[in-house]
Amino acid sequence: LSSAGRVLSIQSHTVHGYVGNKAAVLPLQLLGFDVDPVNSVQFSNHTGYATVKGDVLDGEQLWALIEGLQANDLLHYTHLLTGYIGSVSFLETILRVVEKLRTVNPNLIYVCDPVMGDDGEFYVNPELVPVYREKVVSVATMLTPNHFEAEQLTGRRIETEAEALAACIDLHAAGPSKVVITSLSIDNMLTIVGSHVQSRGKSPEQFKIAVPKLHSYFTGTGDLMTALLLGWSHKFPDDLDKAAELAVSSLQAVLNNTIANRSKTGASPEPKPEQLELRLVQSVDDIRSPAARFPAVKL
Ligand code: PLP
Ligand code: PXL
Repeated sequence: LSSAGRVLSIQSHTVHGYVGNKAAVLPLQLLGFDVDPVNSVQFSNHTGYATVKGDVLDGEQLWALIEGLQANDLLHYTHLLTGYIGSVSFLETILRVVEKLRTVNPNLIYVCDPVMGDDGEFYVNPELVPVYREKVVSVATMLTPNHFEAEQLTGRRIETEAEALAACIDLHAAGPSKVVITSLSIDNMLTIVGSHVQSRGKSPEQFKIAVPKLHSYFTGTGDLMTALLLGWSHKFPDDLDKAAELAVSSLQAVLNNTIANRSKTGASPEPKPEQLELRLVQSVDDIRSPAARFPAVKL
């Protein structure tokens, strides 16, 4: 039995709960990948709780792990996946990692979720913006910004679907052949917009998927979505719309399972963060074989 691929996933680890690697590793394993997680932080829980304790890995520590892998000839990756990154120096080291992995596998697929903020607010140091914009975007194969991040990366205001599609075209021009804007909030609807340049110079194939707006409550949805997009685009490399349909369907099933569980635990008006932790383990069937319930509309 061969593996779908081997993913180096550089993301957060939380002891309790499911964000970062805790949201990405299991789904990728269920889709058949070997996953090598590097924990960029080890926190007790995500930052939405009242208290957070733990440690942050710095760029040098990340590089030491890469050197260890290299010394044992273990740097053979088909995919690199990155999410939330807290500092400019760590992000600069990620750029070195991309370069290094591509000396071993020139066809390495780099899936980058340029996590910077949401709903008009940064949750990272804004100094990360120019690094993503000027350096990281150009080496990414697939980019999965949310609405706010797509605006930051392109310098465009995105208020309509047409503007979202134009932003995707700008991003393609900078590098990535696949762009998925994971949560566009337009007219009180949540829309996912995808764009795929099949071969250089061709105009992109673009689509959208409308989903019910449950949003912002949950933490880790973006991390899970990007992992699922990586997984399904590996199985359907020429059908980003199909990959996105499957990813969205699994994500929505996980969110529904999470909400159903919350109702059982006695819904207070303000749910506690722990009641909104993704019910990932309870959703393994929906991750392995999602019923595609959210059709992509070609644009
Ligand atoms: N919330 C819902 C309901 C979604 O369907 C999606 C993406 O499909 C997201 C959140 C992901 O958004 P973000 O990347 O802003 O976390
Ligand atoms: O889901 C993004 C994320 C990643 N890592 C940590 C977080 C969060 C969101 O709160 O706290 C540590």
